[in-house]
Amino acid sequence: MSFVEVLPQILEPFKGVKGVALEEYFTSGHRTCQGCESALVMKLMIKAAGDRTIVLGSTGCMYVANTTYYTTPWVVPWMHTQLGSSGSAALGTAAALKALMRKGKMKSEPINVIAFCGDGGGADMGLSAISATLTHRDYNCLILMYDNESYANTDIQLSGSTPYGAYTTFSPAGKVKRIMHKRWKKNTAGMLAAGHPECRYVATVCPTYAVDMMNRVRKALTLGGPTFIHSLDPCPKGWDYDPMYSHELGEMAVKCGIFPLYEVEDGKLSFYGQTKYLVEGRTKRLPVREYLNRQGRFAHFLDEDVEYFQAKVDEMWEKWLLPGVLPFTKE
Ligand SMILES: Cc1ncc(C[n+]2csc(CCOP(=O)(O)OP(=O)(O)O)c2C)c(N)n1
Ligand code: SF4
Ligand SMILES: [Mg+2]
Repeated sequence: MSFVEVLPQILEPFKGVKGVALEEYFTSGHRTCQGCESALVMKLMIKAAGDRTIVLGSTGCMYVANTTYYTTPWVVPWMHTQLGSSGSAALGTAAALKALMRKGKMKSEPINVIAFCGDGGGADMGLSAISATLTHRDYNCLILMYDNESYANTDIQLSGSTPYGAYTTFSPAGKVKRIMHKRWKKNTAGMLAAGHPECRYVATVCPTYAVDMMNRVRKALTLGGPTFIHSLDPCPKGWDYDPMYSHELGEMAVKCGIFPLYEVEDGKLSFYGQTKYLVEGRTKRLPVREYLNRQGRFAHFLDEDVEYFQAKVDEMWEKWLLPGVLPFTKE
Protein backbone atom coordinates (compact mmCIF):
# COMPACT_ATOMS: atom_id res chain seq x y z
CA MET A 1 0.00 0.00 0.00
CA SER A 2 1.58 3.29 -1.01
CA PHE A 3 1.52 6.26 1.30
CA VAL A 4 -0.24 9.31 -0.13
CA GLU A 5 0.40 12.62 1.50
CA VAL A 6 -2.59 14.90 0.98
CA LEU A 7 -1.23 18.41 0.72
CA PRO A 8 -3.40 21.42 1.53
CA GLN A 9 -4.51 23.93 -1.08
CA ILE A 10 -2.37 27.02 -1.47
CA LEU A 11 -4.68 30.00 -1.08
CA GLU A 12 -2.85 33.29 -1.36
CA PRO A 13 -4.35 36.13 0.72
CA PHE A 14 -6.82 38.42 -1.02
CA LYS A 15 -5.12 41.77 -1.58
CA GLY A 16 -7.91 44.14 -0.50
CA VAL A 17 -11.58 44.17 -1.46
CA LYS A 18 -10.86 44.39 -5.18
CA GLY A 19 -8.90 41.13 -5.04
CA VAL A 20 -11.72 39.13 -3.47
CA ALA A 21 -13.19 36.28 -5.54
CA LEU A 22 -16.53 37.13 -7.15
CA GLU A 23 -17.94 33.60 -6.98
CA GLU A 24 -20.54 32.88 -4.30
CA TYR A 25 -20.92 29.41 -2.79
CA PHE A 26 -23.40 30.42 -0.10
CA THR A 27 -26.18 32.10 -2.03
CA SER A 28 -29.89 32.85 -1.64
CA GLY A 29 -32.38 30.42 -0.17
CA HIS A 30 -31.66 30.76 3.52
CA ARG A 31 -33.92 32.03 6.26
CA THR A 32 -31.59 33.64 8.75
CA CYS A 33 -32.71 36.88 10.40
CA GLN A 34 -32.07 40.20 8.73
CA GLY A 35 -28.60 41.43 9.75
CA CYS A 36 -27.42 37.96 10.82
CA GLU A 37 -23.64 38.14 10.99
CA SER A 38 -23.30 34.37 11.29
CA ALA A 39 -24.83 34.03 7.80
CA LEU A 40 -22.24 36.53 6.61
CA VAL A 41 -19.52 34.41 8.22
CA MET A 42 -20.73 31.41 6.20
CA LYS A 43 -20.73 33.44 3.00
CA LEU A 44 -17.22 34.83 3.60
CA MET A 45 -15.84 31.53 4.85
CA ILE A 46 -16.76 29.65 1.69
CA LYS A 47 -15.85 32.54 -0.58
CA ALA A 48 -12.40 32.38 0.98
CA ALA A 49 -12.17 28.60 0.68
CA GLY A 50 -13.48 28.19 -2.87
CA ASP A 51 -15.40 25.42 -4.58
CA ARG A 52 -13.08 22.47 -3.86
CA THR A 53 -14.36 22.42 -0.31
CA ILE A 54 -16.60 20.19 1.81
CA VAL A 55 -18.53 21.97 4.56
CA LEU A 56 -19.87 20.22 7.64
CA GLY A 57 -22.10 22.02 10.08
CA SER A 58 -23.36 21.20 13.52
CA THR A 59 -26.92 21.89 14.65
CA GLY A 60 -27.78 25.52 15.30
CA CYS A 61 -29.03 28.55 13.37
CA MET A 62 -26.52 27.93 10.59
CA TYR A 63 -27.92 24.44 10.10
CA VAL A 64 -31.62 25.00 10.66
CA ALA A 65 -32.04 28.34 8.90
CA ASN A 66 -29.91 27.16 5.99
CA THR A 67 -31.82 23.98 5.19
CA THR A 68 -35.48 24.94 5.34
CA TYR A 69 -38.09 23.14 3.24
CA TYR A 70 -35.55 21.23 1.13
CA THR A 71 -33.76 24.39 0.08
CA THR A 72 -30.19 25.34 0.87
CA PRO A 73 -27.90 28.22 0.00
CA TRP A 74 -24.84 25.92 -0.09
CA VAL A 75 -23.40 25.43 -3.56
CA VAL A 76 -20.60 23.18 -2.31
CA PRO A 77 -21.06 19.69 -0.79
CA TRP A 78 -22.49 20.15 2.68
CA MET A 79 -23.48 17.84 5.50
CA HIS A 80 -25.17 18.33 8.85
CA THR A 81 -23.57 16.83 11.93
CA GLN A 82 -24.75 16.44 15.50
CA LEU A 83 -24.55 19.47 17.80
CA GLY A 84 -21.41 18.42 19.68
CA SER A 85 -19.54 16.74 16.85
CA SER A 86 -18.02 19.34 14.56
CA GLY A 87 -14.57 18.11 15.64
CA SER A 88 -15.33 14.46 14.90
CA ALA A 89 -17.01 15.31 11.60
CA ALA A 90 -14.00 17.35 10.48
CA LEU A 91 -11.48 14.68 11.39
CA GLY A 92 -13.60 11.81 10.03
CA THR A 93 -14.09 13.54 6.70
CA ALA A 94 -10.42 14.44 6.37
CA ALA A 95 -9.47 10.85 7.22
CA ALA A 96 -12.03 9.43 4.77
CA LEU A 97 -10.73 11.60 1.92
CA LYS A 98 -7.19 10.51 2.69
CA ALA A 99 -8.16 6.82 2.72
CA LEU A 100 -10.13 7.07 -0.54
CA MET A 101 -7.21 8.78 -2.24
CA ARG A 102 -4.73 6.24 -0.87
CA LYS A 103 -6.86 3.39 -2.18
CA GLY A 104 -7.13 5.07 -5.57
CA LYS A 105 -10.89 5.36 -5.25
CA MET A 106 -10.78 9.06 -5.93
CA LYS A 107 -8.36 11.39 -7.61
CA SER A 108 -5.65 12.63 -5.30
CA GLU A 109 -6.18 16.36 -4.95
CA PRO A 110 -6.28 18.87 -2.10
CA ILE A 111 -9.84 19.29 -0.86
CA ASN A 112 -10.61 21.69 1.97
CA VAL A 113 -12.59 20.32 4.88
CA ILE A 114 -14.32 22.90 7.07
CA ALA A 115 -16.59 22.07 9.99
CA PHE A 116 -18.47 24.92 11.59
CA CYS A 117 -20.20 24.99 14.94
CA GLY A 118 -21.92 27.59 17.08
CA ASP A 119 -20.67 28.62 20.50
CA GLY A 120 -23.06 26.17 22.14
CA GLY A 121 -21.86 23.40 19.86
CA GLY A 122 -18.18 24.41 20.04
CA ALA A 123 -17.29 26.20 23.28
CA ASP A 124 -19.61 23.98 25.32
CA MET A 125 -20.96 20.71 23.97
CA GLY A 126 -18.38 19.83 21.33
CA LEU A 127 -15.27 21.04 23.09
CA SER A 128 -13.81 17.58 23.70
CA ALA A 129 -14.21 16.51 20.05
CA ILE A 130 -12.60 19.75 18.86
CA SER A 131 -9.76 19.24 21.31
CA ALA A 132 -9.22 15.68 20.08
CA THR A 133 -9.16 16.83 16.45
CA LEU A 134 -6.61 19.53 17.18
CA THR A 135 -4.16 16.84 18.34
CA HIS A 136 -4.12 15.06 14.93
CA ARG A 137 -1.46 16.84 12.92
CA ASP A 138 -1.80 14.49 9.91
CA TYR A 139 -5.24 15.65 8.87
CA ASN A 140 -6.11 18.89 7.14
CA CYS A 141 -9.30 20.37 8.52
CA LEU A 142 -10.51 23.71 9.78
CA ILE A 143 -13.04 24.09 12.58
CA LEU A 144 -14.77 27.46 12.57
CA MET A 145 -16.80 28.40 15.63
CA TYR A 146 -19.32 31.13 14.87
CA ASP A 147 -20.05 32.79 18.18
CA ASN A 148 -23.38 34.60 18.47
CA GLU A 149 -23.02 34.33 22.25
CA SER A 150 -26.03 32.11 22.91
CA TYR A 151 -27.80 28.92 21.94
CA ALA A 152 -29.67 31.10 19.44
CA ASN A 153 -31.57 28.57 17.40
CA THR A 154 -33.54 27.28 20.38
CA ASP A 155 -34.48 30.82 21.45
CA ILE A 156 -31.42 32.39 23.01
CA GLN A 157 -30.29 30.27 25.93
CA LEU A 158 -27.15 31.11 27.88
CA SER A 159 -23.92 29.43 26.70
CA GLY A 160 -20.39 29.46 28.11
CA SER A 161 -19.74 32.20 25.56
CA THR A 162 -22.55 34.52 26.70
CA PRO A 163 -21.14 37.74 28.16
CA TYR A 164 -21.51 38.65 31.82
CA GLY A 165 -24.96 39.86 32.81
CA ALA A 166 -26.65 39.41 29.43
CA TYR A 167 -30.35 38.72 29.34
CA THR A 168 -31.10 35.31 27.81
CA THR A 169 -34.12 33.06 28.19
CA PHE A 170 -32.08 31.21 30.84
CA SER A 171 -30.95 34.41 32.57
CA PRO A 172 -33.87 36.88 32.52
CA ALA A 173 -33.38 40.01 34.59
CA GLY A 174 -35.89 40.05 37.43
CA LYS A 175 -37.01 42.42 40.18
CA VAL A 176 -35.24 40.45 42.89
CA LYS A 177 -32.17 39.44 40.91
CA ARG A 178 -31.08 41.91 38.27
CA ILE A 179 -28.00 40.00 37.12
CA MET A 180 -28.69 36.32 36.64
CA HIS A 181 -25.59 35.42 34.66
CA LYS A 182 -22.47 36.19 36.66
CA ARG A 183 -19.74 34.24 34.83
CA TRP A 184 -17.18 35.84 32.55
CA LYS A 185 -17.18 34.62 28.94
CA LYS A 186 -15.15 31.49 28.21
CA ASN A 187 -11.82 32.17 26.52
CA THR A 188 -12.19 29.53 23.80
CA ALA A 189 -9.55 30.55 21.26
CA GLY A 190 -6.92 31.23 23.93
CA MET A 191 -7.64 27.91 25.62
CA LEU A 192 -7.40 25.94 22.38
CA ALA A 193 -4.24 27.72 21.25
CA ALA A 194 -2.51 27.23 24.59
CA GLY A 195 -3.45 23.59 25.01
CA HIS A 196 -2.84 22.05 21.59
CA PRO A 197 0.82 22.02 20.53
CA GLU A 198 -0.02 20.00 17.38
CA CYS A 199 -2.53 22.58 16.15
CA ARG A 200 -0.89 24.73 13.50
CA TYR A 201 -3.14 27.74 13.62
CA VAL A 202 -5.73 29.41 15.83
CA ALA A 203 -7.26 32.80 15.00
CA THR A 204 -10.02 35.11 16.15
CA VAL A 205 -11.98 37.00 13.49
CA CYS A 206 -14.93 39.35 13.18
CA PRO A 207 -16.96 39.56 9.95
CA THR A 208 -17.09 43.36 10.22
CA TYR A 209 -13.52 43.11 8.92
CA ALA A 210 -14.41 40.89 5.98
CA VAL A 211 -11.14 40.76 4.05
CA ASP A 212 -9.15 40.18 7.25
CA MET A 213 -11.52 37.40 8.13
CA MET A 214 -11.34 35.70 4.74
CA ASN A 215 -7.57 35.87 4.76
CA ARG A 216 -7.47 34.10 8.14
CA VAL A 217 -9.60 31.32 6.64
CA ARG A 218 -7.29 31.11 3.64
CA LYS A 219 -4.23 31.00 5.87
CA ALA A 220 -5.69 28.23 8.04
CA LEU A 221 -6.50 26.11 4.98
CA THR A 222 -3.12 26.74 3.38
CA LEU A 223 -1.16 25.80 6.50
CA GLY A 224 -3.08 22.53 6.76
CA GLY A 225 -3.19 20.27 9.76
CA PRO A 226 -6.00 20.83 12.21
CA THR A 227 -6.80 24.53 12.64
CA PHE A 228 -9.37 26.56 14.56
CA ILE A 229 -11.01 29.95 13.99
CA HIS A 230 -13.32 31.75 16.40
CA SER A 231 -15.56 34.47 14.95
CA LEU A 232 -17.61 36.95 16.96
CA ASP A 233 -20.99 37.44 15.25
CA PRO A 234 -23.47 40.10 16.37
CA CYS A 235 -26.96 38.54 16.38
CA PRO A 236 -29.85 41.05 16.15
CA LYS A 237 -32.33 38.67 17.71
CA GLY A 238 -30.28 37.49 20.68
CA TRP A 239 -28.47 40.75 21.33
CA ASP A 240 -31.64 42.78 20.70
CA TYR A 241 -30.75 45.69 18.44
CA ASP A 242 -31.76 47.02 15.03
CA PRO A 243 -30.23 44.74 12.34
CA MET A 244 -28.64 47.71 10.59
CA TYR A 245 -26.10 47.96 13.43
CA SER A 246 -24.57 44.48 13.13
CA HIS A 247 -21.30 45.62 11.59
CA GLU A 248 -20.99 48.54 13.96
CA LEU A 249 -21.39 46.34 17.03
CA GLY A 250 -18.70 43.97 15.76
CA GLU A 251 -16.39 46.93 15.30
CA MET A 252 -17.17 48.22 18.78
CA ALA A 253 -16.51 44.83 20.40
CA VAL A 254 -13.05 44.88 18.85
CA LYS A 255 -12.33 48.55 19.58
CA CYS A 256 -13.48 48.20 23.21
CA GLY A 257 -11.01 45.32 23.60
CA ILE A 258 -13.80 42.89 24.46
CA PHE A 259 -12.92 40.68 21.50
CA PRO A 260 -9.22 40.95 20.59
CA LEU A 261 -8.18 39.95 17.06
CA TYR A 262 -5.14 37.70 16.98
CA GLU A 263 -3.62 34.63 15.40
CA VAL A 264 -1.32 31.97 16.77
CA GLU A 265 0.69 30.28 14.03
CA ASP A 266 2.89 27.39 15.10
CA GLY A 267 2.90 28.80 18.61
CA LYS A 268 3.74 32.35 17.55
CA LEU A 269 1.20 35.00 18.61
CA SER A 270 0.46 38.13 16.60
CA PHE A 271 -2.29 40.71 16.94
CA TYR A 272 -3.78 42.24 13.82
CA GLY A 273 -6.19 44.94 12.64
CA GLN A 274 -7.60 47.34 15.22
CA THR A 275 -6.32 45.16 18.05
CA LYS A 276 -2.75 45.62 16.86
CA TYR A 277 -3.23 49.37 17.09
CA LEU A 278 -4.48 48.96 20.66
CA VAL A 279 -1.55 46.74 21.63
CA GLU A 280 0.94 49.18 20.09
CA GLY A 281 -0.73 52.09 21.88
CA ARG A 282 -1.63 53.81 18.58
CA THR A 283 -5.31 53.93 19.57
CA LYS A 284 -7.09 53.79 22.92
CA ARG A 285 -9.68 51.23 23.90
CA LEU A 286 -13.22 52.60 23.66
CA PRO A 287 -15.17 52.44 26.92
CA VAL A 288 -17.62 49.53 26.97
CA ARG A 289 -20.62 51.65 28.04
CA GLU A 290 -21.88 52.56 24.58
CA TYR A 291 -21.40 49.02 23.29
CA LEU A 292 -23.53 47.72 26.16
CA ASN A 293 -26.13 50.51 25.92
CA ARG A 294 -26.76 49.73 22.28
CA GLN A 295 -28.03 46.21 23.05
CA GLY A 296 -31.33 45.28 24.66
CA ARG A 297 -29.75 42.27 26.36
CA PHE A 298 -27.94 44.69 28.69
CA ALA A 299 -30.90 47.10 29.14
CA HIS A 300 -31.21 46.16 32.83
CA PHE A 301 -27.61 47.20 33.59
CA LEU A 302 -27.09 49.90 36.23
CA ASP A 303 -23.92 51.99 36.41
CA GLU A 304 -22.33 49.48 38.78
CA ASP A 305 -22.84 46.68 36.25
CA VAL A 306 -21.22 48.70 33.47
CA GLU A 307 -18.34 49.52 35.81
CA TYR A 308 -17.86 45.86 36.70
CA PHE A 309 -17.85 44.92 33.00
CA GLN A 310 -15.31 47.64 32.26
CA ALA A 311 -13.09 46.52 35.14
CA LYS A 312 -13.09 42.93 33.84
CA VAL A 313 -12.11 44.08 30.33
CA ASP A 314 -9.38 46.29 31.84
CA GLU A 315 -8.13 43.26 33.72
CA MET A 316 -7.86 41.31 30.43
CA TRP A 317 -5.61 44.02 29.06
CA GLU A 318 -3.66 45.11 32.10
CA LYS A 319 -3.21 41.97 34.16
CA TRP A 320 -3.24 39.00 31.81
CA LEU A 321 0.12 37.53 30.90
CA LEU A 322 -0.74 37.92 27.21
CA PRO A 323 -3.27 40.78 26.93
CA GLY A 324 -6.68 39.50 25.84
CA VAL A 325 -5.25 36.05 25.09
CA LEU A 326 -3.96 34.21 28.16
CA PRO A 327 -5.57 34.84 31.53
CA PHE A 328 -2.63 34.05 33.80
CA THR A 329 -1.11 36.72 35.99
CA LYS A 330 2.51 36.92 37.09
CA GLU A 331 3.38 37.09 40.78
C1 LIG B 1 -27.55 16.93 21.67
C2 LIG B 1 -28.49 18.05 21.38
N1 LIG B 1 -28.98 18.79 22.40
C3 LIG B 1 -29.82 19.81 22.14
C4 LIG B 1 -30.19 20.09 20.85
C5 LIG B 1 -31.15 21.22 20.59
N2 LIG B 1 -30.50 22.31 19.91
C6 LIG B 1 -30.52 22.45 18.57
S1 LIG B 1 -29.73 23.81 18.01
C7 LIG B 1 -29.34 24.26 19.59
C8 LIG B 1 -28.58 25.54 19.84
C9 LIG B 1 -27.15 25.47 19.44
O1 LIG B 1 -26.48 26.65 19.82
P1 LIG B 1 -25.17 27.10 19.08
O2 LIG B 1 -24.27 25.96 18.88
O3 LIG B 1 -24.61 28.26 19.81
O4 LIG B 1 -25.68 27.54 17.64
P2 LIG B 1 -26.73 28.72 17.32
O5 LIG B 1 -28.09 28.14 17.45
O6 LIG B 1 -26.48 29.81 18.31
O7 LIG B 1 -26.44 29.13 15.93
C10 LIG B 1 -29.82 23.33 20.53
C11 LIG B 1 -29.67 23.43 21.99
C12 LIG B 1 -29.67 19.27 19.82
N3 LIG B 1 -29.97 19.48 18.53
N4 LIG B 1 -28.83 18.26 20.11
S1 SF4 C 1 -31.06 34.22 15.85
FE1 SF4 C 1 -29.11 35.31 15.50
S2 SF4 C 1 -27.68 33.77 14.68
FE2 SF4 C 1 -29.77 32.94 14.51
S3 SF4 C 1 -30.41 33.46 12.40
FE3 SF4 C 1 -31.14 35.09 13.78
S4 SF4 C 1 -29.50 36.66 13.77
FE4 SF4 C 1 -28.65 34.75 12.93
MG1 LIG D 1 -24.72 30.29 19.36
